[in-house]
Formats: sequence, C-alpha cells, structure tokens
Amino acid sequence: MIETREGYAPQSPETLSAYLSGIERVRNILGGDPSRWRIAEVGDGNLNLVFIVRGDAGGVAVKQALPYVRLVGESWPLPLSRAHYEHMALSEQARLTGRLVPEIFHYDETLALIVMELLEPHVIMRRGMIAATLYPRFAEDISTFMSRTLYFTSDLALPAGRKKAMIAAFAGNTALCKITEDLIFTDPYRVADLNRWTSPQLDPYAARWREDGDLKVAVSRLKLKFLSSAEAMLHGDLHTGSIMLTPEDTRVIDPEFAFMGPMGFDTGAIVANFLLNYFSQDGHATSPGERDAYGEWVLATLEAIWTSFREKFLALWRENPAGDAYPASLFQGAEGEGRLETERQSYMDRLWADTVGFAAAKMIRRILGLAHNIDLEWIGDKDRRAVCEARALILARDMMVKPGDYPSVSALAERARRVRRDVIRY
Ligand code: SR1
Ligand code: MG
Repeated sequence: MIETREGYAPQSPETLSAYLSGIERVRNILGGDPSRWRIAEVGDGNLNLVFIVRGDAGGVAVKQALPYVRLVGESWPLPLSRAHYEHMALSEQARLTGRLVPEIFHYDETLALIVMELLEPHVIMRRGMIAATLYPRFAEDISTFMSRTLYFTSDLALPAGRKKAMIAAFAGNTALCKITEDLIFTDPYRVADLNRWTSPQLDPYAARWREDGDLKVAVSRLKLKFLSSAEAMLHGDLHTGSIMLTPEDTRVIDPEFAFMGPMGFDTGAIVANFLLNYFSQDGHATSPGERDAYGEWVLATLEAIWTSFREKFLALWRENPAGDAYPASLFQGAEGEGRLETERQSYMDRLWADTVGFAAAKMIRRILGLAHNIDLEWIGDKDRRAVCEARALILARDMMVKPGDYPSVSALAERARRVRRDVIRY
C-alpha cells in the first residue's frame, strides 16, 4: 500500500517555489523575487525527488522522499519515514564531522523534505572517477568521516544507555534495511525477478552464483552480522554515488539507509566501489593502457583510505575511551595498557576482515542484482563490460569465501592487479 499522510504531497517546481518562499531562512539564501527562482527536478537516484533551486542571491538543494521506490515505481511502496532517519543521521554526522556533510537549512517532517546546501561545483564521485579525475583530499576526508562517525557512535565511546538510545532511535528504519537485506545479501544468490546482468555474456556466472554453496554460506554469515550486530551508526549506503566532491572538498550525502549496524558495512562500501571502478577502467580506455595510471591512483587511494582510517580510529580509541566496553579499571598499569593495545589491533584486524566480506557482497550485487553502478553500466560495448564485470565477480567471490587470504589492504590491491590481467572465459 502506498503511504498517504495528511499534508504530504510530492512537490513540483511550481508548488516548491510557493513553499520555499514561506521559509524565511531559505528565502534569504535564494534572494530576490520568488517568481524569478529557477527550479529543476534533477534526481537520478533510485528513490527520491531532488530539486535544484536558484535565486538572485544563491541556491539550495531540496530532497523529498516519494512513497515508493522511484527506480521501480508505485508497485514498490516505501515509507516516507526515511526522510526522518536521513535528517537524524545528517544531524549526527554534522556534529561529528562538521563540513564533511551538506548544511541543513530546513527540515519538514510532514512533507518528508530536507532543504540543504547546494554543493557547487561538486560532482557525484562516481561520475568524477569515470572521467578519471584525481581527488587528492579524498582519502584524508573519507577516513575522517568514517572513523569519527563509527567510533563516536560505538560502545567504545558511548555509555551503554546512550548507545541503546541510538539503537532505539534508528530501529524503525526497517524498510530501508530490508532493501539491503534482500538486494545485497539474498537476491543475487537466487532466482529473483529484479535481478539483471550483462546477458548473455554473464549468464554462466549468474547461474553459478545460484548454485555455489560456499558463497551462500559466506553471504548468509554476512547477512546475519548485518541483521544482528548494532556496532555503530552507519551511513548505510556509503557508495561513491553518495559522495559529492571537488579535488579540494568532500561531502557525504544521502544517509537515508542509516541504522545501527556493523561498521564493516560502511567501510566495505567504499572498498567495493573503488574496486568496481578499478575494474571498469579498461572498459573506458580509448587506447590500450590509457587508464593504467588512473587505475593505480584508485588502488593507491584505496590503500590510503584504509590505512588512515585504521590509524584515526585507533587514535580516537586511545584518546576518548568513554564507552562502557573495555572498562579502564580492567586495564590498569603498563601490562594492562599493553594488553588493551594488543586487543585494539585485533579489533581493527577483525574489522578489516568484515570490510573485505561486505565489500565482496556489494561488488556482487552491483553486477548480478537490481541496482548497478554507472562505472560499469556506462561501458557501452557489452563484451568489454562483461570482461570487466567478470573480473570483479572473480575477485569478489574469492574475498567473500576466503577473507583470510586478504590480511591487508595492500594484499587486496595486489590481488586486484593480478585479477585485472586475467583472461576471462565464460
Ligand atoms: C531499490 S533501491 C536500490 C539501491 O539504491 C540505493 O542507493 C541503495 O544502494 C539500494 O540498495
Ligand atoms: Mg542514495
């Protein structure tokens, strides 16, 4: 059933102008006569309406939830409450990371609508990476974003009462979690109406994925962790389509999938999207080797992201041990501190193993499931695209089934280099 709510109506450029002119803060940002405001609906994501509004003095972006999945249509209802969770997560991320998220100017719970900073001249990172743009700040910024949002919402930093209040606050975002549970952890491994892949080239891969017992056990373990492990507040959809940036500035957007879940799901999303982009580069090259240098930048940046994330997370833990986990009274003196430091390193190793597993699941879903990445989709020649996708699938299967073979990010990057040279047979 499509949700109806008193006072809710999907906005159009005409209705939005009248609505925004009634909000003093927004009116001042836009400036001039509202009849001169230029409004365009530009949403190209899977779920929502997105408007860009420009006035004489400035601009804003407006995001409004629809009561269904935009990508599929009214046959797939989706609650408007996702705007509530997005607003809550954005507010918390702003508190923890400052200017790494867009500023919120106005939130309307009834209309499920957020008015926020217009990010210009930022582009969606996925598009920038397809165009082989270098982002020298990105590893520094995203490692800060992930370390601060994950650490400060975990039991390492929060007293148990506050942590449980956060779990309660996000517990209702079940419909968005269910999308992830089905589309990432289940559908690519069974016959599902919404699955799609590059066909006929990848038909044998899709068939093998549905018969692979080792893979089904491995992905089910990851799904159980996603369902049950409320480690920290996740962005919940931290792919390169949820990042807008320039070489000088990074912003993380769109946290409507936020909930309290396993940290490796967020870190794995970044790893997955970097690896998918890496494998897509040969499909975008207009001459042999043209994209080699960019591919190396992608892998070097991936290594820098995890290395910096690990260092920053550990530093936060050493400096802010305010949570109820690992009570200081149990780890006193030089010996206690030594044991705790060893445990911190083990914690990060375990988090890396989770990251590898979740990254693999996210790579597979983008090739065999419903929602694909333009990194690969924009490779027009299906034979070339299928080769890139097959390489990503081969690596992802190995990562998921044998995470122990990937003890470090450099081992993962090296294996990606080798798989990229694989000759693909179907
Ligand atoms: C039906 S929604 C498909 C995907 O779009 C979002 O960006 C999430 O990744 C979701 O899984
Ligand atoms: Mg999104």
